[in-house]
Amino acid sequence: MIFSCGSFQLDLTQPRVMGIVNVTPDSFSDGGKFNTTDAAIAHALDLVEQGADILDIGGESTRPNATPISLQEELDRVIPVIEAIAKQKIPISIDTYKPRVMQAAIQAGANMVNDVRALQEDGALEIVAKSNVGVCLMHMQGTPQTMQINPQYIDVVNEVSSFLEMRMQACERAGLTKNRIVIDPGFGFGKTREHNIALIQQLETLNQLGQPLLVGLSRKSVLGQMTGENVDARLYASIAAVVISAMKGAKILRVHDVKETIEALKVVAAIQ
Ligand code: 9MG
Repeated sequence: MIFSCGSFQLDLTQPRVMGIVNVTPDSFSDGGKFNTTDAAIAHALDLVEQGADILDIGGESTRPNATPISLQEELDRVIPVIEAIAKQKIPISIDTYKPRVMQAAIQAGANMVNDVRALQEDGALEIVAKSNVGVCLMHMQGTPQTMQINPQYIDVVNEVSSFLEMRMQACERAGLTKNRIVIDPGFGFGKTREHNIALIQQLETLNQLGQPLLVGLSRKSVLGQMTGENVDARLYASIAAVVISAMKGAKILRVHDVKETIEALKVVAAIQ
């Protein structure tokens, strides 16, 4: 299974690790430690050293209730970071739903678009389709401002699966080939603890859609609900989530803790 993103052909026979670089002062997981350009670049290079296969650069927080930022603010945060790390030998992903950020990021050297809105904003699909970058289509119910108020589904797995299938078809109609698409159930994005658990338990159902699955559970509140630990103390829970996801077929794990995740995945690989 090859994921084609820009000039990279990523072999997904074994799961790959996407390291998170939040260029956001209000980042939910790093407490704003990496909110300047230089610190974000240093963090990105550190994740490369640790063995990350992809770097995901994001300028706007998508945590529940996060305040949206302007287009210019987002560009100012992410573009200098992408320009500085574009020469690394791994794909750079831009975490954005804004078409103009996608365009500028691709010009600056991004190889992949990670869109929590699955390219539903006007113009997003066209920008990605006419480039050669890869895309992650994620499911979200509502918006970051509203998504955790009262998420409701009749059958969460079915509904997430149908949505992702619909967006995959839209991508294909726009000219994106299947080898450029990965899909993601969007853990924590308009989902209760029970919805998240159902999705993890039935990850195989989403795998049947035939596209590589990306899973992002790193340090998320659903893990805090299970363990009672706050965001800074969710490493062990995050590793457990990575191991379960990989064993259920996830091909890209989006994580904060790259080195630890790689170690855990080596155990999965040896046993499988
Ligand atoms: C930006 N972002 C935050 N959480 C995420 C997740 O679970 N998946 C993807 N694709 N992006 C995420």
